[in-house]
Amino acid sequence: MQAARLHAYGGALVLDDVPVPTPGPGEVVLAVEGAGFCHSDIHVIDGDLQVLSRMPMTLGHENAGRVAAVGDGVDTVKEGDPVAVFGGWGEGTCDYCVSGNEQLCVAPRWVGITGGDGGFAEFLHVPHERYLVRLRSLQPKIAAPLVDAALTPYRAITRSLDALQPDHKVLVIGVGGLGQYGIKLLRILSGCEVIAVDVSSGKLATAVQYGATDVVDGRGDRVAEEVMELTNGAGVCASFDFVGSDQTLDLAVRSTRTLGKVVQLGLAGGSARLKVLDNAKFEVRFETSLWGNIKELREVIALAESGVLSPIEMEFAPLTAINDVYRRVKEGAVDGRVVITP
Ligand code: FEH
Ligand code: ZN
Repeated sequence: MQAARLHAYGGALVLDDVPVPTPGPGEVVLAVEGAGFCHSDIHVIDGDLQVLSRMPMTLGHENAGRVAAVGDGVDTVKEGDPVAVFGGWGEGTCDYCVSGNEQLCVAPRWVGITGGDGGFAEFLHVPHERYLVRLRSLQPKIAAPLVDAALTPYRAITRSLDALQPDHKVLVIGVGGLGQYGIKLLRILSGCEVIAVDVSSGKLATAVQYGATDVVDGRGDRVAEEVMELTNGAGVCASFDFVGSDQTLDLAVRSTRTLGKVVQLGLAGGSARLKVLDNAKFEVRFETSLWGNIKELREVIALAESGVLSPIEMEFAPLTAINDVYRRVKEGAVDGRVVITP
């Protein structure tokens, strides 16, 4: 089968012919119908995040498809079933795995990253049926971005509800795939009005389309001041930084009101600095948030299946176009999410 594999950091993905996987006991093999291209894939390919357990590695951690084969003992899915695939696989025995947060495992086996080969391929081996979420009405290629672009903001938002007060605004920095689902989910789950910041006019227009009430162009030289003016000087109740650079983290901290919360989701390599009576108000909480767990994925998919969470804009591209996709995503030329359809 064809698979897009990384052979060296800084190199291009290579389309290799590799064996079709077969399922052992308790395991499942999918025919991949959708594999989202995440900004984290850029960081991995470029070597900014040297997290791969081995190379060559087939990337793709945001996957969905149809069951092609099941191993002995698998009884929750059967051949032909459409499914989305939780990708934060763990080793199964550490505190995080046994408490339902495999994505935080001490020895993570994330699909397409630190564990098995990912979904930029015709078939995907899944080590246990518990990682599969059955789709009812959603097409797999539409559901794929829910696995990361929606799941990641969903976890961060549901863990911040105590800070999200509908009589205060919330700040979203970075309106890529995750930020777009973040805006939608904030409107659904918190009712707060959303201020969106991005350096792309197109993405700011998309932010408004998805429910942002105010937008601020991140290329300006008064961004923090504009955000404060939009909150009448009070600051936002929470800031979600989907970029994670020094500048965006500083903006998030400066914009957050006393007793508010800053959440870092983006992995651009920045560091947050909180200095009271300098860039931070009083008792501001700072938290990083990473991906989501199996139960949270089931909840996000239920929101999408019910129509409450509508899909963001998607582009679909064949496996053969994956290096062009890498270039376009890196250049910021993609508005929503690109889904590879092998
Ligand atoms: C992917 C690869 C490495 C670190 C983090 C990620 C996230 O995109 C997973 O949601
Ligand atoms: Zn991702």
